[in-house]
Parts: sequence; structure tokens; C-alpha cells
Amino acid sequence: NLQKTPQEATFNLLAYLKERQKICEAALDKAIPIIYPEKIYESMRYSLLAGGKRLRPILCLATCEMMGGTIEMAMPAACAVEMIHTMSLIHDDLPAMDNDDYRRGKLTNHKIYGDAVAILAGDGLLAYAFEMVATQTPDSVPKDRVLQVVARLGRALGAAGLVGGQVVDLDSEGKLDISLETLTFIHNHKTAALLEACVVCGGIIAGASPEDVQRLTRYSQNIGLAFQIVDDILDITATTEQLGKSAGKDLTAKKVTYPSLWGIEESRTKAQQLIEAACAELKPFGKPAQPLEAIAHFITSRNN
Ligand code: GRG
Repeated sequence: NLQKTPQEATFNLLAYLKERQKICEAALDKAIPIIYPEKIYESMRYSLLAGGKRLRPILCLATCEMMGGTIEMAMPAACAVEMIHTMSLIHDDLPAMDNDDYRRGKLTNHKIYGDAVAILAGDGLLAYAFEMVATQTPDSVPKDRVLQVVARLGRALGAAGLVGGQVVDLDSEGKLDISLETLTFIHNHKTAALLEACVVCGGIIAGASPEDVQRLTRYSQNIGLAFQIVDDILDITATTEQLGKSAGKDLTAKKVTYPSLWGIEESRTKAQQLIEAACAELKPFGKPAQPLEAIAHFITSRNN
């Protein structure tokens, strides 16, 4: 029999991502049905189902599978990370924060539902994220793992994570003397912390050892920073059309970014180095690490 097993065949990342996006869309769609009071559920669904890349839930599922778990075990946590991500985007777009009219090529939540409902939609998504992990993770996952996931998610999005990064980012607005250290603090907290939680929670659900959790942490911190460097490069090189999120935003507005500190070429090199360091952490996991390795490379080659 000359047929290759799926593991021997060349890994087709685009097909993999497409299939996983579909599974995640279906789970998210099912997680939040429209009931009374319809307005808030509609607003939550408007942003949750607005067509992101679903990178965070896909990372969570992929890590769980790599560590020997199943998609079913990690799906509630995967939905939770996407809900947390979505709420952070809704709040980030508000007039009191970035004041953006468009996100993913569509009007932002507050432009459709008003500021008050947009704030509440974010709160609703955040609360439901935790409820979902706590109540819908299957019984095959020991409860102490679920508790660890809850703790990790809370840490990733609070003042030690997203919220802390956002505060420093808001403080840096309009300043052109931001140090590399401050810039890195912002991105480690605003972007890398949640990506780390996605990967680490997927591992914890599958029962990863503390040593493996350390490896997963280093993998995800490296891809998190690379992701942000690439985001900064894309802000300069991509057209407004490619970057639906930036439509209506003044791309000439001056702010400190990795490319503004290092130039575009060096930024690309740094991102590549971070991806290589991330992939080195996956070596002990062998073939099952193929999806995580391919996702890491995708981060530097993506165009949106
Ligand atoms: C978490 C309680 C709480 C409050 C939020 C507003 C805020 C505090 C934090 C801001 C977080 C933020 C907007 C980070 C930027 C993250 C980022 C890189 C977004 C782009 O992610 P992609 O490219 O987007 O994965 P898609 O659209 O594909 O999902």
C-alpha cells in the first residue's frame, strides 16, 4: 500500500486552516443564540461572527491535539479565547479608546449598536467566555485542568495582560519617544499574552507536563511578538483594502512601531528569527507539531 498516512503527506496548511475555521465558526454560532433581550445577543453575534482569521481558537485546538487531547475537549476553551479576543476588539474600537469606524471591513460594533450596547456586548462576551469553559468542557477533562484554564485566561486578559498592555498603549499615544522596551511591553501584553493563553490552555486541557507547558509558553511568546512585528509591517505595506480593519483610519498618523525603530527589512529578519526560535521549541513533539509549526510560518507570510 503506497498510500501515505495523513502524517506522512505534506501538510496543507491552507486546507487545514479553512477546515478549522469552519469548525470554529459553527461552534461560535451555536454558542450564542439570539434570545430575549435580542439586542444584546445580536450585538455580541455581530462582532463574534464578523469573519476573523480564528487564529486563537485554532491554536488552542491544535495544541490540545498535539499533546494528545481531542478537539471536543478544547472546543469550549477555543470559543472562549475568540470571545475574549472579540470583546477586546469591540472595546478597543470605542470612541474612548482607538475610535475606529471599521473593523474587518465592516462598521464597528458601536457604530451599529451605539456605545452603551457595544460596551455591554463586550462584557457579555467576556462573562460568557468563562461560563462556557466552566460548564461545557467535557467530563473527560479533569476539573483541576479546567480551573487552571480559567486562571490562565483571567491572567491573560486582566491588568497583567491585555488590560495592562492597553493602558500603556493609551499612555503612549502621540508620543514619538517611546522606547523599544515600552513598545515590547505593549505588544507582549496586548497581543502575545492572549496568544500564549490559547496555546498553553490547549496544552493544559490535554494534560501537558509543567516542562511541556514551559516549551509551549516559549513557542507562543515568540510567535506573539512575531505576529505583532508583522502586523506593524502590514500596516505600512498592505493596502487599505487588504486591511479592512484600517479602513477609515489615518495610516499616516505617526506612532512608534517596530518598523519605525528598525526599518522594514530588519523587522522582517527579527520576525523570521522569532519564528525559528518558536519552531525550535516544538522539536521534541515530533510530527504532531506540524500544524503549530506551519501556523508559526504562516504568521510571517500572511498578508492580512
Ligand atoms: C480584555 C477586559 C479586557 C479589556 C480590553 C481594549 C483592550 C482591553 C485591549 C486591546 C487589545 C487589542 C485590541 C489588541 C490587539 C490585538 C490584535 C493583534 C488584533 C488583531 O488580531 P487578528 O489579526 O484579528 O487575529 P482577526 O480580525 O483576524 O481576528
